[in-house]
Amino acid sequence: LSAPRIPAGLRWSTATSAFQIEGSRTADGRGRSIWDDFVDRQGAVIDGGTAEPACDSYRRTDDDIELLAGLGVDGYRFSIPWVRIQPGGSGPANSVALDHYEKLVDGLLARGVDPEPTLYHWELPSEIEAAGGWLSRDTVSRFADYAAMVADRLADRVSTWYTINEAAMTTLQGYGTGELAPAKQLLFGALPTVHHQLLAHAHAAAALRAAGATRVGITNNHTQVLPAGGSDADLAAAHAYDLVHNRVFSEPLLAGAYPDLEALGLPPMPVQDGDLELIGDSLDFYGVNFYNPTTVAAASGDSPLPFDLLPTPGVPLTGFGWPIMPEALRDFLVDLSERHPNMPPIVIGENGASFPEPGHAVRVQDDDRIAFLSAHIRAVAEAADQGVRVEEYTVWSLMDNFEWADGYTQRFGLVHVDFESGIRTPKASYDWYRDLIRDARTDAEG
Ligand code: GCO
Repeated sequence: LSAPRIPAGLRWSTATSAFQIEGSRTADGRGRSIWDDFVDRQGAVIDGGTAEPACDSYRRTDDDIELLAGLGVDGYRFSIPWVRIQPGGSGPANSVALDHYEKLVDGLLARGVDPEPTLYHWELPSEIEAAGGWLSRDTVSRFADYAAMVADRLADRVSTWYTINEAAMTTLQGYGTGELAPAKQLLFGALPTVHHQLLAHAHAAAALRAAGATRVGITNNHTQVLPAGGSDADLAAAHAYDLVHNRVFSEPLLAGAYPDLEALGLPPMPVQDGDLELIGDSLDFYGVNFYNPTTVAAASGDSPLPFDLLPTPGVPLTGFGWPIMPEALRDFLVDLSERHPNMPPIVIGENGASFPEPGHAVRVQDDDRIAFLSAHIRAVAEAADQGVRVEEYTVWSLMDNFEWADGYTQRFGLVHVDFESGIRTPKASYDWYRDLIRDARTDAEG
């Protein structure tokens, strides 16, 4: 495999999220989140997995740090769950939980890895959901309070922060179609959750900066939308899907305004005076999590939605059945930065793939993952050649973990995890990424 051309000065990272790796769901006073409620519901998770013990990372923090140090990454993106800090979503901070994350942060710093915490990777406290969750504007100030508590403890030594992970998935699949927690099926009735998440991000960002953070961003899941055909109906459907998956999230942040939703017959966002100014001036970087393009056609039959999502023809698939099309990442980045010439630098907050791999501890020769990552890094380099400012690239994931409603069926890791024994075994992709980082650094210095 040929080495991709590397944009000069690119930072290299890898990511996890707490619910997917930690286990220890009741340790140290952790409260319940919408994901505890989801996994405890019979039949909700495909293989009956409960995220317990997952990778046992709450207890094996030192092992994780060792793996990261061996990889030589610049940064480690992990999440700090709201329900560990404020078990019910309000009230005083749980200092034992803060101690835990402080220890993780200090351990990373001691090994030369920048901690890059995410404040919200989907663990909404159940009590907050019961009070309306992201449909309610009150959740904004609850989240800002929590952010301030974490910032107070850690922002003196952590500079990079992600506020909210993949607001699009929470809106579309959490509140829209019900595939993810909190499993509401409100279709476009879910749209107010966009505004409340973006506003919560903006308030949290202010709290983080007040406590000393210097590099604050949000990361969303984005997809390059491919119209299935050239008909007016397909183009209109693709435009509608692009609005609700991509632009309704990116434009308030990057242009200070929502796209025209009323033209699609959708209700306006619950915006109050001053909200858009705050949201539009909240970023040091913009995170793009990218996995695949989406092919969109005009709705057929009696679909309640104005589009149909189709398989993307003519491309290979990951183990999840996701189409592999690296040039879609390049095109997405180029389109986004052409539309927003003054946007902050882009961080690829997640990129990766799952492939079928054995469950028992074994050294995996994952050439398919190496090819996937290599091609996507090349796509980032091509986008950079076309003037896109990309600051950092992050592999999802450091290790195999609990893939939400898909349980343990999808392995995304650079490190294999045997979920029976807990044994962790670096895959071939781990060595490949380590070497790529080392060579990129040597080139940059040379
Ligand atoms: C996210 C993602 C991750 C997934 C990954 C693979 O919220 O950032 O959903 O948690 O594990 O995207 O699907």
